[in-house]
Amino acid sequence: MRQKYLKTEMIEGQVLYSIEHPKFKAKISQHGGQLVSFMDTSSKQDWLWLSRKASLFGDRAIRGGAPICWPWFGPSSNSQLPQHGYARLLSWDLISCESDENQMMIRLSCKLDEAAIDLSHLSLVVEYILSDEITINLHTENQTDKTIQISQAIHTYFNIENISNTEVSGLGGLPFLDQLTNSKSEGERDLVIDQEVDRIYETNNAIIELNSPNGIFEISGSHFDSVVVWNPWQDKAKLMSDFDDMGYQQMICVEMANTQGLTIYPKKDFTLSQRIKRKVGSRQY
Ligand code: TA6
Repeated sequence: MRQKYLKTEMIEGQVLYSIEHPKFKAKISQHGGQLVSFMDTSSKQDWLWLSRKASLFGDRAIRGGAPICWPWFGPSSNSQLPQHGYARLLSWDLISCESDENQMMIRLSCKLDEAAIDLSHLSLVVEYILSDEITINLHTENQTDKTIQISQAIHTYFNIENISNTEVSGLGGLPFLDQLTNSKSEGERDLVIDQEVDRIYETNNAIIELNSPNGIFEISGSHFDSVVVWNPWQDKAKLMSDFDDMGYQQMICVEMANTQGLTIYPKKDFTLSQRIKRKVGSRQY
C-alpha cells in the first residue's frame, strides 16, 4: 500500500510501518498490530516506552508501546493459554491508511485464523487516529448468532522518564482491586509510584493525568469499565527477560480496559477507545 507518509521497514524479519507526518512520527508493528513509538513535533522524547530488551522477532509480545490484550485481559481460565489473549501475538494486515495535512487514520485487522484457538466467530480491527495526539480504537465484531463475553485492554506503556518525579491524578476516591493482594481499596487523589503497583480501578469516565518529566499526559477514552495502572518495580522487572532491569524507572502503564465482563450480543460490535494528549511542561520539582 503506497501512502504519502508511510513506509514499510523490515527489522529482524518483522514488518514495521514507519510514519513521518508533518505533525508526528510513529511506528506500528505488523506483529501485534501495535503502536510502538509516537512523537509529535513538540516532543523531544517518545511518548511511549519500549523496553531495550523488547523482542521484535515476532516470537512474543513486544514489551512496550501499546500492546492489545484481547479477547481476554490477564491470565486465561485455561492455564495452557497465553496471558492477555492472542491479539498481541498475531500478525495484522494493514487494511487502510488515510491522511491529510492534519492527521492520519491507519486501520489494521488481526489475522485471527492464525490463533491456536478458534476465534473465527469474531473480527478485530484496530484504528489509530494520529495527529498531535493519539486515539486508539479497538473494534470487535461478534459475527455469530450467539452472545459472547470478552475482556480487553489497551495496555499502553508511557515513557515518563523518571517515575520518582511522576504523579498520577484523576483516580482519587475510585474503588480499585489491588492485584498484588487481591483486596479492594480506594484510590489516592495523587498517586505517587514508589513500589510495585498493579491496580484495576473501576471507572467508566476517569480522565487521568500523568504529570511527568516527559510532559503532562492526559489519558481518557470511551466504553471502558476500568483503568489499569501497573509498574512492576525493581524485583518484578528483573524477573522479566524482556524488561530491562532499570526500565521500571522510566515507565508506567495506564490502560483503558473492559475487565468487568463485557457482553457482545449476536451480530453486534463494540469499540474500546483510548485517547492520549500531551501538554508541554512537567511538575516543578
Ligand atoms: O496490566 C497489568 C498486568 O496485568 C500485570 O498484572 C502484569 O502481568 C502486566 O499486565 C504485564 O503482563 P505481560 O503478560 O505483558 O508480562
